[in-house]
Amino acid sequence: MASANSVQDCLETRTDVSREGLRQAILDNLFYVTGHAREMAEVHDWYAAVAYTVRDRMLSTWVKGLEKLAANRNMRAVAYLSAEFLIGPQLGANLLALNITEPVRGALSDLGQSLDEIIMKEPEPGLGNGGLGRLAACYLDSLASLGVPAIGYGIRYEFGMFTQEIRGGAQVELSDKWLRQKFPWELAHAEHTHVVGLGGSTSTHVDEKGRLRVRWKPGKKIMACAHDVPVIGHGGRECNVLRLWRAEAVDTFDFESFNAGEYFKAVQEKIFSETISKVLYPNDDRYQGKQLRLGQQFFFVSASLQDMIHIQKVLGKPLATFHETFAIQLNDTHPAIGVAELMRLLVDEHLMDWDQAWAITTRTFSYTNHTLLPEALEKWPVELFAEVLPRHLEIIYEINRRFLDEVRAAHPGDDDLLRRLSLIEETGPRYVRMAHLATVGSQAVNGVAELHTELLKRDVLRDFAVLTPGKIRNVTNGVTPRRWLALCNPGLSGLITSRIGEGWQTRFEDEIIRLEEFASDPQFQKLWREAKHANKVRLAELARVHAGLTLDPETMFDVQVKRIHEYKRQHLNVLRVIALYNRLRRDPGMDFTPRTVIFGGKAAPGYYMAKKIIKLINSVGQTIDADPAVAGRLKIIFAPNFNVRNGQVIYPAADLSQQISTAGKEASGTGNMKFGINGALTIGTLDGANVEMLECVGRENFFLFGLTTEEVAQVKQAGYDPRRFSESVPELGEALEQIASGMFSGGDREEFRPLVDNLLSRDDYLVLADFESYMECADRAASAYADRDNWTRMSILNVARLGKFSSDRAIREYCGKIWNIRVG
Ligand code: 26W
Repeated sequence: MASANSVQDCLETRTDVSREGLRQAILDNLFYVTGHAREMAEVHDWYAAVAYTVRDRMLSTWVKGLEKLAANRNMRAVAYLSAEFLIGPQLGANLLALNITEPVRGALSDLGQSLDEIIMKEPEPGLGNGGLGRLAACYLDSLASLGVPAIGYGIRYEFGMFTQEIRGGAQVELSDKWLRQKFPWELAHAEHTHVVGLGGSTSTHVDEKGRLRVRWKPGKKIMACAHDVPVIGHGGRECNVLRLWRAEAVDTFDFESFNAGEYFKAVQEKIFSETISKVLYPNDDRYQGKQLRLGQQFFFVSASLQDMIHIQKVLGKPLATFHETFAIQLNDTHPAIGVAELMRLLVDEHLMDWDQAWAITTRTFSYTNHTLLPEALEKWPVELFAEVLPRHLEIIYEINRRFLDEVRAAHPGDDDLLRRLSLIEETGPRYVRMAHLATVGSQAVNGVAELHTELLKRDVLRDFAVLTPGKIRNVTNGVTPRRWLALCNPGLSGLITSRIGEGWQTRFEDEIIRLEEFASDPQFQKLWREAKHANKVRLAELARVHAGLTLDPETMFDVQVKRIHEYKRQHLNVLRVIALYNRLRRDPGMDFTPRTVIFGGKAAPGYYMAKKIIKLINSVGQTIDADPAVAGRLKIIFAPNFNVRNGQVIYPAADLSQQISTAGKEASGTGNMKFGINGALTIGTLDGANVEMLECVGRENFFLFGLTTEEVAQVKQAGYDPRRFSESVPELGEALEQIASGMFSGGDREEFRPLVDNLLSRDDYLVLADFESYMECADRAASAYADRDNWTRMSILNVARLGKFSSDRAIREYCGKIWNIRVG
C-alpha cells in the first residue's frame, strides 16, 4: 500500500540501517537495480545488491561532503595526484566505516546468504602496482577519517594489474577485466569532463593588448570523463572522493565533411583516444620511456588541474588564490608534468603573467619521492617529449632558464653545479629529468622514511638540499589500522578491543600502546595465540581452495610477500630454505622448528630475473615436497596472485615477516608495518622504515641482521667479490652448487644458470655477503618461536609499540609539515 509520505518512504528504504530495513533494501536493489529474481540470483548478483544498498547509505554523507567544500571558502583541500590507487575490495571496508557489518550480515543470513562468501567474491580494482598505489589508498582513508577535505585524482584503467597464475612453476599473466561486471561503487559524472590535448605544434602571436602569446594547437584532443568513488571516513561522518578519469574520444567530428578515407582515419583516432586509459603499466621500480605512458600521465594531470580550476571558479574565487584552495601532492614523479601544465593553464589560457603564475605554482605543489633506484627515476628523451607535449617542453625550458639564472647568481662560476641541477640532462642524449622538475616546482619535497630522506639529501637530490635547505623533509609512511587490522583481523581486533576499548581504531598512535600492560598476562597470551592460530587456519583454507596448496597451521608461518625484485632479495630467502633442507637431510634427528615458508608477489612481465626467482621458489618447493625425509618440518610455497584481498588474509596469519632488502634500497616498505600490527615479528635489515620499527619495538623484539647502508657502500668501494663468500661459507656454496647442478630443475643445468651466474659474478644486491648473518639470525628467530610464551609476549609488544605506523599519524604530519592544513 502506498504510504502518505512517499518521499520519506523512499529515503528510508535507502537509509534505514536496521536488519529488517537492510533486508528489504537488498531485495529491492537485487530486483530493481541488478534485474535478478531472488531465486535465480548468483553470488555476484547478491554482491551487487548489497553494494548498492551500502552505497545508498553513503550518499547523503557524500553529498554533504561536497556541499561542505563549496560552503567553506576558506578551506584548503588536498588534491592527491597519483597514477595508482590500489584501493582493494570496498564492501567490507565500507561496512566497517558505516558500522553496519552486523545488521547486513544478519539481513543476508535472513535471505539465506553469507556475507563472508559475498565479500570473498568481490572483484578488486587493481589500479596500482604495489606500495606506492596502496599508500595512496591508505592516505585517502586517513584523510577522510580525520575530516580533511581531499580529492584523489587518478586514472580509471580499464585493465588494472594483471592476474597472476602459476603454471609449471612460472608466472603467467592474465588480463584483469575488473569492469566486466559493473563496479557498483563508482558514479560516472558526465557533467565533469575536460578536454585534454596531445601532440601538435605551437605558434606565437601578439594579442590585442600587445602581449606576446603562445598558442598550442594540439594534434589530438581527448575527453576525460570523471568516475567518482566515495571515500568514507571511519564512523561514516565524512566523505571525500576519488576521481578517476576515463579517456573518451571527443565527439565533435563532423563526419559529413570527411570523405571515406578520412572517415576511417577519424574512427581510428577515436580508438586511439580510448587507449589512453586502457591499461596500467605493470612495471614497478623500472622506468620505460613509453610514449603512451607520458600520454597517460599528462591526460590525468591536465584533467585534474582543469577540474581544480573549475572548482575554484564555482567557489567564486580568483585564480590568484588557487594555492590557498588546493595543496597538490605529487605521488612520485608520475604526475610531475603538472608543474608545467599548471603554468600553461595560468599563463597561456588564463593570461596570467609568468612570475605570478610561478609564485602560485610553487606554493601549490609538493612532491613525494618513493625511490632512489636510478633505473626507476623518470627521465623522458627530449625528442619524445617534444612530440607528445611540445608546449610543455618550451615551458620546462623557460622554467629551467630562470632557475639556472638564479643558481648562477648565487654560485657564480660553478658550471658543474648547473649541469647537475639542470632540468635537462645533457651528457649524451638529452632527457627531461622529472624529479628535478617536481623539486623545482614544489614548495616541499619529502622522502618516505628517515633513512630514505637522509639518502635523498645525500644522493639523488644532494644539490637541491644544499641550494634550498629545509625544503626536503621526512614523512615516514603509515598504513590504515582500519583495513590493516580492524577489517582483516577481526579475531585479534576483538581481543584488543576487549582490553583497551575501541579507541585504537581512530587514535592508533596513542591508544595501541596500552596493550603493553597485557604482554605478560598468561590468559591474554593464550587468547592472542588462539586468534593468531585461527588466522593461520583461515589462510590454510584459502590456499587449499584457491590454489590447491596444503599448509599446516601448526608450523611457523614465515612469510615474504611483496613485488618480486632483486633488491628485495627473495632469492636470499630461497638460499636459506635450501640450506635448511640440507641440514635436515644431513641430520634428520636434529632439533628443528617446523615451518612453512610462504612467498607471494608479482614480477613485472618483462623482468627476466624476477621471473626466474619465482620459478626457483616453485622448483625448490616441489623438490622439498617430494622428499619424505623432511615432510611436516619444512615446506616452501608460492601463493599466487598476491593482491590487497589476499594480503588481508596473509598478513594476519604470519608469525615471521621477512623484510630483507639490501640496506639503502627499500625507500620505506609498508608491508613491514602491516605484518607488524598483525602480530608478526620482523626479521630484517636496517633499511627503509625497518629502522624506525626497530627503534619503536626495541632491539630485543626484532631480528636484525645484515650490512648497513654504509657497509654496503664500503664493500662495493673495496671491490666486491661474491665468490669469496660462496667459497668461504660452506652452506652457501653448497646451495648455489645444487641450484647450478640442476637439482631443482630435473637435471636441467641451464634453467637457473643466469641466476647463479649473476650472483657469483655481480651480485649487485649483496645477497652472498649477507647470507651468513641472515642464516644466523633466522636460526635465532626459529629458536625463539619454540618458546611460545616469550614469542607471544614479543608479538603483543610489537603490536603495542607500532602506533607510529598508522597512516593517521602520517597524514597529520603532512598536514603540519607540508600542506599547512589544520586538523582536529
Ligand atoms: C616509472 C616506473 C615506476 C613505477 C612505480 C617507478 C617507480 C614506481 C614506484 C616508485 C614503485 C613503488 O611502489 N615504490 C614503493 O613505494 C612505497 C610507498 O612509499 C615504499 O614503501 C616502497 O619502499 C617503494 O619501493
